[in-house]
Amino acid sequence: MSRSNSKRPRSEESTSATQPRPVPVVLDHDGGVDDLVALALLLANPSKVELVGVIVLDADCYVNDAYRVSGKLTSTVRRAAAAKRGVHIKPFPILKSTLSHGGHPFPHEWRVDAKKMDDLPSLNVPKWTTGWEADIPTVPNTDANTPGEEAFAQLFLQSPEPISLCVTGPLTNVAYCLKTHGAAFADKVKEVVIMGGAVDVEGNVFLEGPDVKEPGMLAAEWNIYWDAVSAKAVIESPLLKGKVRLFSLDATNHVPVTSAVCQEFGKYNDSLIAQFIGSSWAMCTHLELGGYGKGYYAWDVLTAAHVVDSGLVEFEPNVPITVEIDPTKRSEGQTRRDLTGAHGVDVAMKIDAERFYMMTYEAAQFV
Ligand code: AGV
Ligand code: CA
Repeated sequence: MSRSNSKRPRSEESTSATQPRPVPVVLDHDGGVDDLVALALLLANPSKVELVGVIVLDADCYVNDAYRVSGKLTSTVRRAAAAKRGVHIKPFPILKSTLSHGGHPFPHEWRVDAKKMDDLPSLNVPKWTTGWEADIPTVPNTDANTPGEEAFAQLFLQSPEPISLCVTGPLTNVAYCLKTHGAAFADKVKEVVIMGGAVDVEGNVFLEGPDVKEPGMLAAEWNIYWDAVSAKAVIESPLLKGKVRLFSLDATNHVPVTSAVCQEFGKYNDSLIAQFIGSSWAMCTHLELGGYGKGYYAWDVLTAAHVVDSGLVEFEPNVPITVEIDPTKRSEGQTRRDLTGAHGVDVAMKIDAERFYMMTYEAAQFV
């Protein structure tokens, strides 16, 4: 750049110098109600977060439904943000993983939630959603035959800068990337923020039914229980040393989705995102009647909120964690403190719950 250029008054540049650039983020989710609310939260904060890709895993959802909801929600928020606020959100790839590890499948009643969400009126306003699939770009150097998980890896490999990775489902896709691309992938991960595990609290996998010999709560949290081998490969990976932040039940237990939390969205009912989040949460509040571990929490939304606002949470740093993968043990999928561990992960422990709920109400008013 020439000297005369640098002397020129730079009104635009000086404004942008005071505001940090949005952080590039990829969301790897599995289509639960809160996964999709987490996507809404990220989309509603374009000044803080630049979504560069989303991948959907067939785990706590049926993948085609969750893909449709992700696509419709993205088109709705993008188009409405442009029309109502003049805010331009760059289009980004939305991928479907072909991977699936059904050792302990999520219950069918939970997996159908994304199908219900696909029918929400707030996601079916013609001017915001018609043609939503055509809005979705592909990852450069991939084609229709590239499996979603490989295109997901390519998002990182082709990125000029490290990306924050937010994972709100099982760790199957991330384990694939580490196994297939190793350090080339890990070097492009700025941090990996994971919803999963239960360190100092009980798990949330509840065994019941006529075929269960020993009913009751297990030590595992569901995302880890579904694919413990992948969870171990990621959480204990030397390649990701110092980059893993875990949002286990220790943190997420502080953000229940109650009727009071849900009804608050009625104040902003003129807004599409408020209608989307409020109606989605309304499908879950009956679970608070079930007692510990049975209720619904903003698990994944809290995890995504950290990417938007890193001041929300205090971490216990460098906690050595081991993941139990022995399928013959009742503790399968447990994330235990392991004092012999080589290195640890940061575990979210102290949450500003009020500030978190406020963030969701602010996001609700975006469009
Ligand atoms: O264990 C929490 C994880 C989160 O990623 N999921 C739901 C969130 O998306 C599994 C889960 C636990 N209890 C559930 C779950 C419930 N009652 N309904 C649906 N999913
Ligand atoms: Ca999830």
